[in-house]
Amino acid sequence: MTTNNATLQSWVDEVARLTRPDRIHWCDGSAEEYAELVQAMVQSGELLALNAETHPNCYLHRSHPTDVARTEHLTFICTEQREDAGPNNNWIPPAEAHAKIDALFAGCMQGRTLYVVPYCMGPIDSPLARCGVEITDSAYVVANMRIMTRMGKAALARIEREGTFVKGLHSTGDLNPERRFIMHFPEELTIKSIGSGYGGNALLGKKCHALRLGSWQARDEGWLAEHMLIVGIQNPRGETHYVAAAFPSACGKTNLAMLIPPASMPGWKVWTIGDDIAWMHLGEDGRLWAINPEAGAFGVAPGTGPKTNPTALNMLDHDCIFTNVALTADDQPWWEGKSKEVPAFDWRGQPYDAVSGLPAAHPNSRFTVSMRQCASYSPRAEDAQGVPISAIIFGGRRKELAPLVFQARDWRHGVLVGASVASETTAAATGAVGVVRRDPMAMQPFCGYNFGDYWEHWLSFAERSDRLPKIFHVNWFRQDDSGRFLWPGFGENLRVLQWILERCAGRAEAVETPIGLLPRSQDLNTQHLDVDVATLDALLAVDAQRWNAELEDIRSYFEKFDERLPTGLWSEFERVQNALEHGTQVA
Ligand code: GTP
Ligand code: SPV
Ligand code: MN
Repeated sequence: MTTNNATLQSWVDEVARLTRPDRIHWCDGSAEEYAELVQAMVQSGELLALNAETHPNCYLHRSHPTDVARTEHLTFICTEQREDAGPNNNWIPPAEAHAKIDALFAGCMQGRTLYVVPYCMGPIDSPLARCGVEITDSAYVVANMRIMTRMGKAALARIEREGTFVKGLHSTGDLNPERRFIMHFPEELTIKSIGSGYGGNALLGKKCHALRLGSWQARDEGWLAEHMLIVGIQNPRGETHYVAAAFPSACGKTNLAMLIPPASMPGWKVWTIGDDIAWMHLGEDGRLWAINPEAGAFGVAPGTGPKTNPTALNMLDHDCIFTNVALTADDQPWWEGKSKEVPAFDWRGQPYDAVSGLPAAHPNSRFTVSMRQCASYSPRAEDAQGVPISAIIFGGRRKELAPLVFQARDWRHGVLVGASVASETTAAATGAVGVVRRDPMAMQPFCGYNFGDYWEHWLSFAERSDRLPKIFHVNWFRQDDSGRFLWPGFGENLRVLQWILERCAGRAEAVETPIGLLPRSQDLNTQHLDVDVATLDALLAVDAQRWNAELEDIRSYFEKFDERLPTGLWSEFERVQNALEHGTQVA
């Protein structure tokens, strides 16, 4: 298999001259090809076959111990003008970036196979989908890309028809973090990544293409590429409304996308469309329509258990790749929160020492699985036009301050709410965990251009439609002094979604506060909910003094964007600040 697309062919030739692979393999995406790749990786020890009885076609990959998460400090946006990348991104001029990274690519595939991986982000026949080609020397990356995207023949055919595609060059290099870079050239629709084989660093269709380059293209073309799950909520009357929610990495997107309604909410059903990324376009009807550009989930393993997320657990017992989980004595995958069992081996393959107090699975251990294995996967996930979005939800992991839920007054206020999101850092990226940092729209690691311009783009939708989704903010992660979660979360989050959708339908009550519209405890469905009134009141309280301090932090953060910060965002900010000062509502 090769191609009749001259641009693609000459790029592959050029990369081969630079990287000097022993072999070139054009991926067709077939089941046979996948089986052969997996077989070769089992032989080389890159994959470990798991218990074939309990987990047929499941494999464990142990990544290099210094390569277990995205590395944000090694991720760059390389635009001609530094201001276009903005203070939210690391930046090197494109010429310098190419020179630096090409020197590392020189000869790096000697003794290896160069795989050409054509892929499509989004349903293959969707006008909203976009194609790319990843060149990689990692069979593990190829196998993951086959699960995560529409990969192979059909994607190549579309590329040959359309002529355009994103170029992504990847090599695991020598895995030395000193020689690891993830570079984006949005003006050239090009990605170059070397030195990591992990997740978002290496599966270039995901964060690099669908978010960093995607957000750049979306701004140019008038749409939105967001770090959002998409879920359909069917109420007991049989009506389904779709919601998109942006939470930072490891803050609950996969779980909300696959939520199981609590027993006390009969008649409700949840339909999963996507668990990480949404591409949203204004439809002719003025509504915002969303597709999930991905075809699989690269989900956080720890915390996935029979009580928290049985839907996810049930899709993980066949045809799955696990990365950095622990192992039981009979070769089943294991992680904290899965069962009471004590595993035999930790994520590095060492005998597990339970008294060490260390987790057995890496906190950022993951599963890769096709969405088709998800019992709640919606047939509408394949719709070429996507699904209409009724509500957009922003959220973060905040043990203090942010209430369980509040609603923005209107779209512009909602953009401020999104731009003001802060969240405690997690194991999804290397670095300290549990530190509150600003993560606007959950896009801090993923926005491919200046946040000031990004917020301007968001605000511009207010002039383009009067049928935009309502905007909300949630926080499932409030804690008491002893570190216990105040809100049960998971399935019970549906109670909050119920209030949100009833607000959209004009049926639920709310009180106006300086930060937005909140339910009183009696406005939430608390039937059979195991949370006492005092806790609920704490979850729904707005502490004006603390919010004043938060606003000061937001102000100094916004000031970094200087004249690129839209005046429209400043005026929203001042409205909230005035309301807080005078103890009035935000309106
Ligand atoms: P990425 O794939 O990194 O983008 O993460 P994500 O946003 O999809 O997060 P995910 O749903 O995988 O959840 C991350 C962690 O948070 C897991 O350990 C979950 O068990 C936990 N979690 C998810 N939802 C809730 C919740 O409602 N309450 C609490 N306490 N924990 C939650
Ligand atoms: C995230 O970190 O937001 C992820 C995992 O979804 S990764 O693919 O590594 O980016
Ligand atoms: Mn994510």
